[in-house]
Amino acid sequence: MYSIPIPTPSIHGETHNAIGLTAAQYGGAPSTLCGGCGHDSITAAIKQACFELAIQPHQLVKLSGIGCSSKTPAYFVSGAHGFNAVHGRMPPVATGAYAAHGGLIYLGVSGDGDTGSIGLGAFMHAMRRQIRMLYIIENNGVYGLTKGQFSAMADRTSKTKQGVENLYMPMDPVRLAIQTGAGFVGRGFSGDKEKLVPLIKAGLEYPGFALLDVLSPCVSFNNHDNSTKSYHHIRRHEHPVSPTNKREAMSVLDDCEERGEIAMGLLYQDPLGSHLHQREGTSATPLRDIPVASLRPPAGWLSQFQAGCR
Ligand SMILES: Cc1ncc(C[n+]2csc(CCOP(=O)(O)OP(=O)(O)O)c2C)c(N)n1
Ligand code: SF4
Ligand SMILES: [Mg+2]
Repeated sequence: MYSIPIPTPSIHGETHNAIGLTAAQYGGAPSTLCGGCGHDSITAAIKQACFELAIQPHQLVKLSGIGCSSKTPAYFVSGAHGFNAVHGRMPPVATGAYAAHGGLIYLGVSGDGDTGSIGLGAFMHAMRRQIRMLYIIENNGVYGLTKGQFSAMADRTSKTKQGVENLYMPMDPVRLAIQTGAGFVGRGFSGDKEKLVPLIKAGLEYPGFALLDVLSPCVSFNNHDNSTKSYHHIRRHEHPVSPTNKREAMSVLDDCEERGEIAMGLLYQDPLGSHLHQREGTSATPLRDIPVASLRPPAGWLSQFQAGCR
């Protein structure tokens, strides 16, 4: 059961959105993350985006896996539907929910570990199948929740606080997304809310799979001088881009990488977009509203079908 928030009259002069809700009505439980964690800034940006888009809380479905990042859906839009899946398995849960009800707004929040390690296969298939959702990776380069081990998205030259270098090539989620079929691909920074809110709003409205890789420093384990995912490093190396097509997006990513810069902004957008329900031509009626009688074949159908197979 969800509760439909009742628009409250303005008593302190707060701003109301198009459906009469205040920004506070897009809030959630108090955060339990470390003070200064980038993930909390992304939560603030999500709240603002949902408020500005005047999303009915009961139209939103929040999904996540395991990690500090995956805890964050508890901190915004408490009137939304929510599912906190096991580690790396948010995409299949999103796929199932979306298959059953294509008319809701799906927002997945995951981490670089949850997505790039245990959940990589599931992530790739959600993009390939064009689930209509906004998938946000809160990317800090480490497993924050388990105390800062490098994730598969940690940069090759990045070092731990103790000076140990990452030996492995990074997996770049925006490249994977562009190659695998995501129609909307962008990169943002938790420290730049002004640019992040419009990206989140566009991703929530996109009629297909939208991926946002949001760099989000872990202040406890990966915000030191030798980290490439620190506030300092990101601020000094971000490079705003706006490529026009897939080929250009990939070449812009290559150029930035060669110069040690981080391509930031909307990296690729298929203007039309497409999603699973469109491709499969499925019913616009959510599964729960289709009468059982119309789902069940009439009596005798099975024997007729079997006879036709002999
Ligand atoms: C099956 C399973 N394996 C391992 C873990 C341990 N574990 C918890 S969170 C996590 C990684 C989280 O990293 P990330 O997704 O980047 O989230 P962050 O905490 O950095 O936001 C791991 C390995 C687990 N909970 N379940
Ligand atoms: S450990 Fe890192 S990612 Fe987790 S809450 Fe603290 S700062 Fe954020
Ligand atoms: Mg992480």
